[in-house]
Amino acid sequence: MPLFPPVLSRLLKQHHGPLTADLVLEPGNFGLGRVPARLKPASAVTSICGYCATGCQLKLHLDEQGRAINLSPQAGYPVNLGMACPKGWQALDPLDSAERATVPLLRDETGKMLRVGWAEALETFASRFKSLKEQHGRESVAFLSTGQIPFEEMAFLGCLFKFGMGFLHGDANTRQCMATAVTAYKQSFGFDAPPYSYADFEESDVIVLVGSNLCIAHPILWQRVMRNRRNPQIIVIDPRATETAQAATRHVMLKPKGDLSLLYALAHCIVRDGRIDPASIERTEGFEEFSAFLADYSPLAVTERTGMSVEEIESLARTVSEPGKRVSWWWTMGVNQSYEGVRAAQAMINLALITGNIGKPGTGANSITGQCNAMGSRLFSNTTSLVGGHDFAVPEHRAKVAAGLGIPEEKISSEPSLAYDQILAAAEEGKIKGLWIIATNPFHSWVDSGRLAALREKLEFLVVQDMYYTTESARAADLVLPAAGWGEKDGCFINSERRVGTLKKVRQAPGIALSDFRIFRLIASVWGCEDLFVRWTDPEAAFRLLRDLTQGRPCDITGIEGYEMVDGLGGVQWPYPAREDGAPTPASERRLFEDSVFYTPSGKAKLLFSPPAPIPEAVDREYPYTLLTGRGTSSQWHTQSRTGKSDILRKLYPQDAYVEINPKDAARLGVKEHDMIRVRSRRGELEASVYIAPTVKPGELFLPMHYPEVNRLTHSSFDPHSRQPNYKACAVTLEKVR
Ligand SMILES: Nc1nc2c(c(=O)[nH]1)N[C@H]1C(S)=C(S)[C@@H](COP(=O)(O)OP(=O)(O)OC[C@H]3O[C@@H](n4cnc5c(=O)[nH]c(N)nc54)[C@H](O)[C@@H]3O)O[C@H]1N2
Ligand SMILES: Nc1nc2c(c(=O)[nH]1)N[C@H]1C(S)=C(S)[C@@H](COP(=O)(O)OP(=O)(O)OC[C@H]3O[C@@H](n4cnc5c(=O)[nH]c(N)nc54)[C@H](O)[C@@H]3O)O[C@H]1N2
Ligand code: SF4
Ligand SMILES: [Mo]
Repeated sequence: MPLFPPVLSRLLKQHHGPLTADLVLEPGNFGLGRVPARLKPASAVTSICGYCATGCQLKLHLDEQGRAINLSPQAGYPVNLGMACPKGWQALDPLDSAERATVPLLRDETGKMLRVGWAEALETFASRFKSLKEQHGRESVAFLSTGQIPFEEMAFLGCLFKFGMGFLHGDANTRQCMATAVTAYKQSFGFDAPPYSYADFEESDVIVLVGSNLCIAHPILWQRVMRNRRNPQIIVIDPRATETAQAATRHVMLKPKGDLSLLYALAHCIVRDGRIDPASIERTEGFEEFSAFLADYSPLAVTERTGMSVEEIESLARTVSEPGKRVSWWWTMGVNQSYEGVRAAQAMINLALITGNIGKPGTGANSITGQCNAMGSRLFSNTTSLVGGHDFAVPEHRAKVAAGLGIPEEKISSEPSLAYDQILAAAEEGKIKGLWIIATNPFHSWVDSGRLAALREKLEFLVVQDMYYTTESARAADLVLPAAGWGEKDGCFINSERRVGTLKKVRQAPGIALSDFRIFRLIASVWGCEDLFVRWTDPEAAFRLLRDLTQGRPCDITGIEGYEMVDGLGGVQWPYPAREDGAPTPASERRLFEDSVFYTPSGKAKLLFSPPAPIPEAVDREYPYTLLTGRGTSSQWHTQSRTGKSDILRKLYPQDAYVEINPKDAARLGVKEHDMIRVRSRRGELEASVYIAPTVKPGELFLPMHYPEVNRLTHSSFDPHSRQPNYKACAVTLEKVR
């Protein structure tokens, strides 16, 4: 069987010149194999880090062949100012791993994974998914993707799957991460628009971090906090005494999921005492109803739910409403990953709005995102929103996108996709029979992950497209498509402060692995829908298509010419609309809503609220501990597929799972440091070594998410508005092992 079927060879010739024998023998090279001319004379290129959404720029040092041999953080970049965390410094390490997927792997009837060429892999992909579609319709196959590939690739996937292959359901692992912030902003501001710039960390008088462990999860953003010369109060609201809480000026150790009650009580005090900003409230809708609602949330009324005293709450309310002080609210997964995360995020948005802390330096209700391109996926993945910051339900948006992409309008369905959990539930019911997983590892990272292992049996065909063949998800697949990773391809990411930045190809992908972009292009061809994607020749061509789609939307970036301009400007924050010739270049750091005009039809922000609900799985006599989960160290990344491959990073974190437990609980159970203990929930169990520390309260435990068994314990419950999983609180019990 030839490596490429004739149709693919034709396609490759068309866009990359003739296929030489070399290229066929070593197709990792094909098309993109030649070292791009622009890399040759340079000794370094820049690239945005491929881990977290901080979006640090790295300078990659190249040898004569244009291959990166080392890196250093970029001094002049407005995000990281010459700094990087351990993951950034070691970003090249994971590329060389022996566990890289270098050829497609296909499971045979006996269950063995066989190495196959691209032709067989892609023909199998197309024939299996086509036959499911013919037999069971367009709702029988779904994709689950990522916040960690360039948005040109995300958009290609979303458009290919929905408009080209004609399926309906696709969601991204960003659902696990910031669907809550997306929904909160959309409902309150009329568009998913984190309003801040990182400079706001440096310009704030009161920095409130809610469920956010910056020191570990966004170490360079913590460095930005440290550059603040205004002697700020730094308040951390977190049930754990995290590294960040220990470094803060005040730690509010509230009960898990006490946030919503606490935030309402703060608003209660502020409204009661008239510490509000009438001009700012003028720019909102719903203040009267909100004030009436707050009557029930006096500090006294919420002491039980928050575990805080009346005095603590009153004092905090005064601090966050000090007249003349710039107050900024920042939240991450302690808020988003909750069964009532949207309302908790909106409770912070409400506080910022009623105290006038929005649209000014050092203020804002600011969601910090997680993955390097979470923000790109929010605008371009074509999952929840129609590509380019549009809405599937709005006919004008569908017409605009169809015209912009050059595809027939009827290819764009007005129906929404199922959300992640609904896709998996449909698979459990046997309605979804085929699944395509791209650049995410849900067999480890999804909540209550045992359910995934169980539903695997129900799936007729599972495709996993990853850099490694050894991830928990890849091991479960019928077909593994080997993908190039960060450093092996071009494209753009968007960071938490809405800054577009570029990444560069500085290494060859191993074996015959291909960039995701290339894989999507080949799939369009074998599927027979390549006509719809003729303009998607390379990442920068796709960038231009997507850029033009944003015209007139809040995320308008039509002023960006191309990658070179992005690099020249030190990254570009959206919006960046096209300007008249000679008009001044906008400032490099910009915040939104300086004019107090929001994206709602009335231009006013909405104050949204609803009563707190009980924790879905509260502790009881049988399962008396609340389990918290989250990031362990700055050297570990999620399911460890990448950070676990770096010899240096591996020395910087514990190799095996450990559970943080309060000294009182340890004494009661008779366990010592390093003893093994069994942590059991209603769904699963794991063994972990004991780490005794007062960082958690008695009755609470913390397990880092990086160990594969952790999500066997967590509880499938979801925010009703965002459908984000409630990863951070479930009931468990402990048993001493030895
Ligand atoms: N080193 C490293 N950095 C990362 C990542 C990584 O894997 N490793 N992942 C990236 C990604 S994708 C993300 S999303 C971010 C996550 O960044 P963070 O959200 O900062 O990290 P987490 O540890 O998941 O959660 C933050 C805190 O929420 C607290 N928390 C739990 N329950 C509650 C609650 O009910 N209320 C409040 N107020 N707090 C609560 C936890 O105790 C924890 O300290 O990090 C990004 N950066
Ligand atoms: N208990 C608990 N669980 C959690 C969380 C928690 O706090 N607690 N946090 C949740 C959050 S916020 C997140 S973001 C998720 C993260 O969950 P995942 O996204 O599942 O975790 P990763 O390990 O980052 O998986 C990314 C995968 O993509 C692959 N990959 C990397 N680059 C590329 C590429 O360019 N192309 C392709 N094709 N593959 C690539 C990697 O090898 C890896 O297998 O975990 C969630 N799970
Ligand atoms: S802080 Fe985030 S973006 Fe910066 S180097 Fe570390 S992982 Fe990369
Ligand atoms: Mo995340």
